[in-house]
Amino acid sequence: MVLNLLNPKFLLLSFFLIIVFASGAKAQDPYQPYRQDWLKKAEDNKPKLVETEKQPVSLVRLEKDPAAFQGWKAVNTDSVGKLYNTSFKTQSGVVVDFGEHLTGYFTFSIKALKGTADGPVRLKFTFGEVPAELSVPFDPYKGTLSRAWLQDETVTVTEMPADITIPRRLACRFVKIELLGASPYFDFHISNMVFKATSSVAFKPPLLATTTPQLIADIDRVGLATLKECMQTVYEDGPKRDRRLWIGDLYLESLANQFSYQNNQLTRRCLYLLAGLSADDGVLISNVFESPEPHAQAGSRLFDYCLLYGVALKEYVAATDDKQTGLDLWPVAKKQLDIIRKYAGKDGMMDYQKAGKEWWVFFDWKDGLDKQACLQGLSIYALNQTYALAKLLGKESEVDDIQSLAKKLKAAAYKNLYDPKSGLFVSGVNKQISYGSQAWMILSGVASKQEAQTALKALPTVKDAVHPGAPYMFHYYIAALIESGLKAEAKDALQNYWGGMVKKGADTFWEVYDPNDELKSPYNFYPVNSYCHAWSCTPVYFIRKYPEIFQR
Ligand code: RAM
Repeated sequence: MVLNLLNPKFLLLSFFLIIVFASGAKAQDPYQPYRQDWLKKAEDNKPKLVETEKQPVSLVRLEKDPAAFQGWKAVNTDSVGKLYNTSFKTQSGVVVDFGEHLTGYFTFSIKALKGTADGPVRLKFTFGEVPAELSVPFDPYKGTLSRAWLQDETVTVTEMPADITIPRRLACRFVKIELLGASPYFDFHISNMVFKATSSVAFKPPLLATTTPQLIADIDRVGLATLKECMQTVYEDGPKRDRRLWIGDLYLESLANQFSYQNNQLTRRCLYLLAGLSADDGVLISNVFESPEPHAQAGSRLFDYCLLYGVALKEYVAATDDKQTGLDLWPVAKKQLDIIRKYAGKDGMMDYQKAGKEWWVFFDWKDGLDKQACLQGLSIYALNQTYALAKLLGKESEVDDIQSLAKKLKAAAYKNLYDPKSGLFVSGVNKQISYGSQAWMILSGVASKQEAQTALKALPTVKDAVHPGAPYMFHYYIAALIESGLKAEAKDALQNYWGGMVKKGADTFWEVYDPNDELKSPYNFYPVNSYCHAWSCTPVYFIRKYPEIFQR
């Protein structure tokens, strides 16, 4: 048979097939009808940044000191006037201190002092959040993230006088300036350094009770500074790096925000943005960027963060009573539960081996951490929290299987991961004992209160217990202590860990902190760590939510 391609019947059939195919492809994206609206709402809720001009407070000298954090400390030397009033040729390597962590744009003036500027001047600026960033050579670079995150910028000045703004947004407290090249036939000086600092915080949080111990008040102050710096037009993870919105960071920042700056608009924006930029199978992408236009880091699927989205949404709705946002975004929270359904075995255990092969299962920056118990615990927690969200929104009937699923996972966890002899939860084939496993088994309610207390009290005595690697995991450990009623222990742990950073001079809290290894880096080069990191701000949440524990 010869096909007549122009036959009207054939044309009609082809047209029909194209329509079916095209709509079939679209039907795969469960959020297609809502995406534009979500992204528009994200845009409508974009906060206006508050700008503040800051001047440096002094000049400092960086000194090696084995007792100082990472072996370097900044010692006050002169007033900034010394730099401004003297030839820069005699001052290469000078370090300027702004006295606090700032995020924004740096401007300086440069002017001839003597003679005519007959050639360009080349300067190198290095911006550091902590002293070691200005002291340790960056090259040859061995880090596993882009070398360009490090904040060193070369500026060539071709004419003067000039006021120069470094185009890149920076995050720092200290600025080092070195002279790379200048003409011998004239002299010049640098002055008027200004940092245009930005943040979306425009509100002073309530004062703590006067009974608050000094160390806790200091931890709160540093936590607030950390959060303020990360609150830009999204909840950034770190204003130096990665400067974007991650779901796990958003969750903890929004908790701290609720009890301090109370910028609900920013939380709302971030929840809509993540929803609007989710993958077209309905799964959330772990992190998103705002510009040049909102987009996600394609393909970055992080198991734990997908589940925490619904938890964050529940906390937001519970705190604000903004049911509209809750209802808009409910389909996204609900959809993430399919991930749990997919990996939940008949025996009630999550298939963590399979999940680990198919996903980025994170939980902490800690080599060797076995994540089976964490994954099981978070899955139960997410089921329960998402059910609580459904109740707030009157949507229980859409998720009527999840309570029984949670129960099944819980029973299986107790059966397979609890060791009644030691009173601790174990994880993986090697029955590893870790802070993370105990925390998630407690937060999920697998442990009874009594069992939780026994496990948490026993933990410090276990020689090989795997400790948290980053403040992110430490948050869940403190939450578990509070959940178990171990108030004094929670207070001590918070004071030891975050207080440890304060005592080592932190202006803002760090991405990674191991009290026994200050040079630890998940990226093989500690200067590229972020030293003002969102997930580290949560003492603010604990201190303010539980005044009876922390403010007396
Ligand atoms: C780090 C980021 C961020 C975190 C991810 C998992 O690279 O800084 O804070 O959410 O890891």
